[in-house]
This record gives sequence, C-alpha cells and structure tokens, in this order.
Amino acid sequence: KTLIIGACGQIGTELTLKLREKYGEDNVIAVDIREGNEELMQSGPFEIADATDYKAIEDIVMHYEIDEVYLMAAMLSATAEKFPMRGWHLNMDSLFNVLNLAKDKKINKVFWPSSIAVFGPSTPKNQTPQTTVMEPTTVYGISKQSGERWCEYYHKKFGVDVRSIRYPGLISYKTAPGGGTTDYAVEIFHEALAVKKYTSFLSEETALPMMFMDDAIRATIQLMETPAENLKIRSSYNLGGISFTPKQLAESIKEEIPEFTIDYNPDFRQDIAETWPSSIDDSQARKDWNWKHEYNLSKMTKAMLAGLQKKLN
Ligand code: VAH
Repeated sequence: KTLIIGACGQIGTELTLKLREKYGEDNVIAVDIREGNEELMQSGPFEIADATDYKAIEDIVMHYEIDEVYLMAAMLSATAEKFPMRGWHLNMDSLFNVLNLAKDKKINKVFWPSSIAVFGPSTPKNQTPQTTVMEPTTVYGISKQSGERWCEYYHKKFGVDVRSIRYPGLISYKTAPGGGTTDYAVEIFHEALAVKKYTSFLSEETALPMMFMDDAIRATIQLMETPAENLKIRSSYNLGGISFTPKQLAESIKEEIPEFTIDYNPDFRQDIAETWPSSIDDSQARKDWNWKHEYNLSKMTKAMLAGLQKKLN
C-alpha cells in the first residue's frame, strides 16, 4: 500500500489522484494536516496527521500496512523565509520520521522531493550539472540540500531505498499556488482568465527551470518504478523540462488571449529567484531511468488555460 504525506499540496494532490488511478483507490492512503479539495477527499482513504509527529505517522503506516511513502509535505521557499525555524522543523523532522521508518524496515521505499532551490548564486546557471557547487541562500534550499545528504547517508549506511527528484518550478491548475517563488507562473493563468492582466513579482528577464505538473507526476512515478540497480544517484536527480522568463510566458499566453497584458513589480522573491539556475542538465535522469519531458511552453500554456477554464465553468 502507498502513503502520500502532504497529499493536499500542489504535488501531493495530483500525485494522489494519479496513483489512485494506477494502483486502486484503497491502496493509496492520503495524509495531510488539513483536508484537501473535493476531488481528492472523495477519491479514497484520508487521515489528518502532522508529518512531524513520528507516532502519528507510524500508527498510520502500521494500521494500513503501508510499504511505500511519498513524503510531499514541506514549507516552500518564500514562506520559509518568513518562518525559518518552522520551515526547517517541518522540512527536516518529517524527513527523519520517514527515513527512520524505512531504516527500521517498517516501510520499504521512500520518495522525497528536492528542488532546484538547492543551487545558489555560485552554481553555474545554464544547464546546471547533476554534481556541482551548491551554496543555497534560502532556508528552503538549505533544508533541501541537507535532506539530500541525509537521503544518501541512509541509503549508503542502512540500505534505505529512498529516491528523490530536484523539481523545477511546477505549474498546475488543480490546486492554488502555495508560497513558492515560481508560483508567479501559476497565478498568471488565473489572472489572465479573470482580468486579462497580471503584475509579475519577478522581473521580465528572470529565466527559471519550469515543468508542467503532468510531466513532474509522470517522472516521479517513473523513478519510483525503476529497478533499484539502475539508480546511480541517491541524493536527488536533476530534472529539466522547460525554461522561460515571465516575458516569454506572457507572450505564450497572448497567443491564446491576445488582449492579455503584463507588468512587473519585483519583490523579495526576485532576490530568491536570482540565486537559482536558469536551466537544468538532466542527462543523468535521462540515462538512468529514461526520462523525457513532453510539455513545451505552448503545450503547457494551452493545457493550463483549458484546465482552469474547465474548473471555472
Ligand atoms: C518554490 N515551487 O518556489 C517551489 C520550488 C524550485 C521552486 O521549490 O519554492
């Protein structure tokens, strides 16, 4: 049985729905600190629990006879800058809970999300390599870099089968944006449909690695289903996709909504975005588990507008 912790989050929601489709509703248990959207809540077993509460998570693992856990609970970059100690506590203690359950053989496989936020100002910005200098300057990035070190340590020391992906900015329409620096690229679609204009909190030339959620979910499940002997990386895999600036995204939206306009009012999140890469080299993921993204910028734009339109109707 599969457990998704943080099932109501941006990735967790779509991951839960996709896994339930694939493995059967009753084989995928959703857990979060609060209830999720209607589609999620009606699609299978749900438990309220705090990801940092070891006993609560262990009880759920034993009760449902869980054998693999996707730990998707985290505080993202912008929010963690406002609450550093709460961000560190949530991101790290939830990981230790799940790694220790695996070490004690109470579960046999773990997925844990890292992020391009592990890279910092001294990291090569274009086609950032799998192995490179990483001096993250955000609480979130520091927690993800530390988490990667712990994942590799538990794999090497205790044989824990933990797998991880450094997600780029993820674009989706099924959940509201949740405190990410890349979430301008989600908000913009809501505004484009509602009022045909958007004020971007990142400047027009800020290129960031991005990915449509369907590609990210497919990559996650593909990695988890890859035979362990194929995996060379046990910290976290770089995952590329597309890379675009707010200006390029606005141009893509104008193809569908000609009267759409954008203006720019960078805030503290601009400082975070400037420490991150512009594009990612994911050749290791392509080699080890045959990764290939499918959504380019225009295909993603069309899918986002169609998905949101459907939700609004
Ligand atoms: C954030 N969406 O903005 C997340 C992600 C790479 C960015 O980690 O914090």
